[in-house]
Amino acid sequence: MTENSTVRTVTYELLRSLGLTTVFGNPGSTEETFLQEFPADFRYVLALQEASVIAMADAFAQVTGRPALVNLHSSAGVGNALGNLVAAYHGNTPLIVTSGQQHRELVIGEPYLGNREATTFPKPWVKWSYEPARAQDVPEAFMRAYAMAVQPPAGPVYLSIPLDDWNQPLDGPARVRTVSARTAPEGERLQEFADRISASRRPALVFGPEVDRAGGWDAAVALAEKLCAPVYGAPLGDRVSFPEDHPLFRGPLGMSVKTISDRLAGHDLAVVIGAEVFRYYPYIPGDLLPPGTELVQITANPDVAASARVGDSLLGDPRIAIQELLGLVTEGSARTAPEPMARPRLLPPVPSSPLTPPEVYAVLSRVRPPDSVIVNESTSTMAQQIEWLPTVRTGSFFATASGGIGWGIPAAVGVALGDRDRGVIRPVLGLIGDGSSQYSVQALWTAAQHQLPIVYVIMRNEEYSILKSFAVLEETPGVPGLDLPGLGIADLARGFGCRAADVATTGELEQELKTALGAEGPTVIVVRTQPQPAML
Ligand SMILES: Cc1ncc(C[n+]2csc(CCOP(=O)(O)OP(=O)(O)O)c2C)c(N)n1
Ligand SMILES: [Mg+2]
Repeated sequence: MTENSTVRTVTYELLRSLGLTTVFGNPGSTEETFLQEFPADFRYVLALQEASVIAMADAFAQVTGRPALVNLHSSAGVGNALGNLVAAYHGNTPLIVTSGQQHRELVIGEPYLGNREATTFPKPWVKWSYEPARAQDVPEAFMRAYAMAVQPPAGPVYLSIPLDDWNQPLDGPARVRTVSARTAPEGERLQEFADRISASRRPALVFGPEVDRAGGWDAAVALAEKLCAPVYGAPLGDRVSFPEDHPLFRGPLGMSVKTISDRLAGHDLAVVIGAEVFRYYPYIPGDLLPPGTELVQITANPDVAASARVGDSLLGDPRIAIQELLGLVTEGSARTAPEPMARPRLLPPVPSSPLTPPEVYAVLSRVRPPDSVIVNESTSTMAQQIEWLPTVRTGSFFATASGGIGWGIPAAVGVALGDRDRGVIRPVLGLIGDGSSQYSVQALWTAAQHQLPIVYVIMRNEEYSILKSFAVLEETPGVPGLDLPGLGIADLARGFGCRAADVATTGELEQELKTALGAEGPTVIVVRTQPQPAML
């Protein structure tokens, strides 16, 4: 045995081989045995609360296209992390989430900061959850965690590691393995789907987040153009997979059974690739599909295929599937090209005070650099965002995959860190509601510490606006807790080390945006806005 070779040194060597040298974390006494003598070639990204840790790691993994490593504190840290773990799960983000367990000798007596039923706690939001039976199994558990995290459907996995395991002697090296991150669709079934698509008079294409994640943006464009078919954005996408300014883009599909069914009326075939069927949100009853419309779905995720309530599914990597479909479908030049999405872009005749969200987005559409990336968590203004700020490049739109808010502020940090890692320089715009800005607000500190090029635009309408729209839809008057007076967000941002400004007019907004885009570190611009009735 090599002298001083321990579970810890063998595991770090394995992590190095797997390229997992960045640890997103928030430490505690049960993690310090892992973190001791932290190697110089590793980097620890500290976030001040675990919801922020997870969302940063999530976006970092998405942007770098590689799994990310997370270290949390026992049950308390995992508890704080859970909400954003749900987003990572739905977003198919490969995360290896670890936390410390109390000393093996203490666990039987329920010690302070122990992790009871550690492996049950993060379920069902991890693909695999494990506490090694022996200290010597820790490196192999990491290898298995890595394999589970990256194999389709990718997603978060969890390891609980007793604190006394790390210093146990262990001979290395760990066995390093490789596994598949994609699976090809079954040929015969894909041919059947291709034949149905070719035979369709008026197919509708719906591209979901899996397409962009799989690197299928260009293939999606090529398929739409070959078919001359309209493209709709999958409901509540956490990524955008098709250029929203393309003449074949018809806008978002809708978010309820009824709106989606209405939107698909007249199409004899809906071709849903890389999305759930469907990610429904408001309950507005209707037919799952309009009469005369059939549906085919392609997804890499068996759960997503099985939970579709209508249509026929095919499993396989969306990019591979689209590329193969391209060779199998017949050209649709005989089809009439659809009307492009309407973008009325109406502004009030005189500037409003407070500003309306379209006035804010009009300024952003003028000032934002074309290569900027958007992280969106402004819940009541999603429709206006697509109208004014279409996503036109791959990997340049991110939102929570779960619907849980408190993802966007830290996710912008993860995007910027990921960009820096892969040598990409582009500004990150975080469009965030005032309510949403408060759940993981401490991520601003990490943004400031790393001097990240993020411009947060916080829309301060002093309420949970979308919930007021829901109260109308659900006919539930008198709901308490929907107003947010007296939030000093710019002061908070300064307290975390960010530049910050309160703005009231489009002129001030434009000025502050330009300054922020030229600044070294993050800026938080707080715009007073009017509530926007959401399109539900
Ligand atoms: C973790 C979490 N808690 C609560 C909610 C419920 N919720 C959905 S939207 C919303 C309000 C968002 O308000 P804000 O960010 O100000 O956006 P606005 O609707 O005003 O545009 C809340 C509380 C949620 N989705 N996630
Ligand atoms: Mg609000």
